[in-house]
Amino acid sequence: MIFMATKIPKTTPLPGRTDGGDAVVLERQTLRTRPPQMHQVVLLNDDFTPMEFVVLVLQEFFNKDREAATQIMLKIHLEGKGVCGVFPRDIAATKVDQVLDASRHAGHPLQCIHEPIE
Ligand code: TYC
Repeated sequence: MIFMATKIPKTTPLPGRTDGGDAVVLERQTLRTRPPQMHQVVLLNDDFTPMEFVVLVLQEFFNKDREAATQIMLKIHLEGKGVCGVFPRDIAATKVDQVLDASRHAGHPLQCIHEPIE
């Protein structure tokens, strides 16, 4: 007599619903990813940094043309601060570092920060 040594393997139940048989229906999960928190980079006014240097910073690090850079610089000069651009947090932090490095190398006290927006 020949015996079949083959056993039907037991399936470990997976989390989810079974349909009564062996099939397992996993519940569909909608993955909700939030868009990255954005940060604005802000330049602060001071009494010492030359206007021309601020215009160059805005052109070099924030890709502003000369006209836009001049407008932003004047706004900062008159109102105390102004937004240079909006970026994901790590890019904003890099921009701040670049501005502060360039300013310190040139011997200017220009201040630059980044802050989350809504
Ligand atoms: N207030 C500066 C001046 O009169 C110019 C200036 C503008 C400085 C913007 C900083 O973020 C700044 N020379």
